[in-house]
Amino acid sequence: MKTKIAATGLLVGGLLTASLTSLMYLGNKAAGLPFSPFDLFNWIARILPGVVITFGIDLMIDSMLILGINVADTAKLAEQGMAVVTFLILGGLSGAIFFTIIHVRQIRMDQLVGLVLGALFGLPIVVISVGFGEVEGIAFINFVWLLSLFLVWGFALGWSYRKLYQGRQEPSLTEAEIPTVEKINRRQFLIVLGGATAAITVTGTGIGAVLSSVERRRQEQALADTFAHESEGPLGSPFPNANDSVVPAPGTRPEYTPLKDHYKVFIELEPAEIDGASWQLPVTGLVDNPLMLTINDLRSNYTPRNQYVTLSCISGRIGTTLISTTHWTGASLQEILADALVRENARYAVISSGDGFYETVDLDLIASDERIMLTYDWDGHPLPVDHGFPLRVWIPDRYGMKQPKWITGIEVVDEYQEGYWVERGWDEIAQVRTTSVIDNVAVNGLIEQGDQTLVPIGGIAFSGDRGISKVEIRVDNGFWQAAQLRAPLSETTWVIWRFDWPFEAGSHTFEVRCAEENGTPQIEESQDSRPSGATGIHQLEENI
Ligand SMILES: Nc1nc2c(c(=O)[nH]1)N[C@H]1C(S)=C(S)[C@@H](COP(=O)(O)O)O[C@H]1N2
Ligand SMILES: [Mo]
Repeated sequence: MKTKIAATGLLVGGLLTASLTSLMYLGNKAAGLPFSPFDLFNWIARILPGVVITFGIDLMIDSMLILGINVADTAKLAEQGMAVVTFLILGGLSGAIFFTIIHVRQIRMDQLVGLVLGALFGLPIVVISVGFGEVEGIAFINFVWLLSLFLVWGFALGWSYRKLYQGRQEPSLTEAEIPTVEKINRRQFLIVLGGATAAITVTGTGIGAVLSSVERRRQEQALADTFAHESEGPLGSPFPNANDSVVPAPGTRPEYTPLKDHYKVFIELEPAEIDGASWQLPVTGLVDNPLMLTINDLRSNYTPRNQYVTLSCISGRIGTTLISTTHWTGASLQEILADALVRENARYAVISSGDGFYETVDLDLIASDERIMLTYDWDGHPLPVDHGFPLRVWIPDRYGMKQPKWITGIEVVDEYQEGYWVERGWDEIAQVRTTSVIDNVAVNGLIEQGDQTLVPIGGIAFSGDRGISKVEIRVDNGFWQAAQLRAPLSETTWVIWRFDWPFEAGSHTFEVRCAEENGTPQIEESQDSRPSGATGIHQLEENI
């Protein structure tokens, strides 16, 4: 009987939590109210030890690679799915536990007990969702909304328990008849409950999904309207290498990444949203002149710096897609810190972000490189929300993990403080590892040259800001042969290379390696991305 009651509690709890989730989702999409399953998952991810997080991410990415799923597109969606499933399981387990306790302790279920159960399940989650800060203004509305939903959840759970186990028995029945009738009544009740919760879940999720896709289409359209070009730079300017004679092999990734395709990485389940109108940047700590800068101050008080930049993620594997190129505009961090009158004893700038991310930049590095900038435009337009609106930092020759987006403050300090991913076991410096990738062996783009048939092969090579002097291709363990290099967009972008290989039918292995401007070869030994970025040779097998 006990296990049966627990199982019924699990079912009822799960059904009610599905409805609860869909109502939260609807509230989120319709009015920007909090979606607790994500908040809970974000919170868990933040407090779990770094090794557990990395293990989980690796496991997910490995599974996706095995299943042939596009990691860049799907990883966030998979995490969001896990968040919802975690929440449903928690709700089901709560139902099971509550039903069992009520039964074992023979508590008489009434409305009040139900509400108490709702509060027990909901309060910790509401606190995580709304945050520990003061409950006022918007936070108060969020608090009331979430708590009401959880109280209704508890009320419905208690009501279900009463219907199932404390229903009035028909007085006319004989003793022997009661159990069978109860069983039938229970089954009927569960069917009705299943139908009702399914209806709520489908309706809530459906309306939410429609609202969400309308909003997504609006954002994509906005990106497409402003960032539709492929053959010219920001605001229609020509690319600096427009006249280069090396034409990328067919199937090579675009040299200038369309913004909608720029890779995205962020710690939470959704990008941080910052209100641009009220946003200001405080520069505080060991400074004699603390600053409070609006985005207009940043735009007009400092000469804008412009740079074509390739950004890459340290967790990318050999042949990674977590790398993209666009045009960055911002204000030199050197100049801003000079205005803040940094004190003698200061050593680091700690940058914090709207999503709880943070990183530390050495003041010596800033002093040695005026290119380090607080960036407000990508591709000639304000940063897209996903990519750090209204402000992110650029540090040449460092992986993305050193470069906070959605900046909310800069504090100048004298003591080193580990950044978000450094605390979780990744490299402190995170200097870009030189790498080269074969994008395509263009079997469909054969070239006839004299009596030879050539197969164009193409890809990229990237070394942070250290330049690329040489890219070499090897087929079936033969000699390394030099590829042609296209002039890059800048000294801080990837280099597009091309190699026209004399066609031979059959199955072949193609490999690529490169060297930096000063001749330093890329590291050929295979190494995982953790902790310092992947090394090794990228290879493709092709049957042609
Ligand atoms: N605030 C904040 N900044 C962040 C991150 C983040 O999660 N939060 N991720 C970092 C990492 S790991 C990378 S690779 C880059 C990705 O930038 P993108 O999404 O614009 O490509 O942002 C960096 N800056
Ligand atoms: Mo990253």
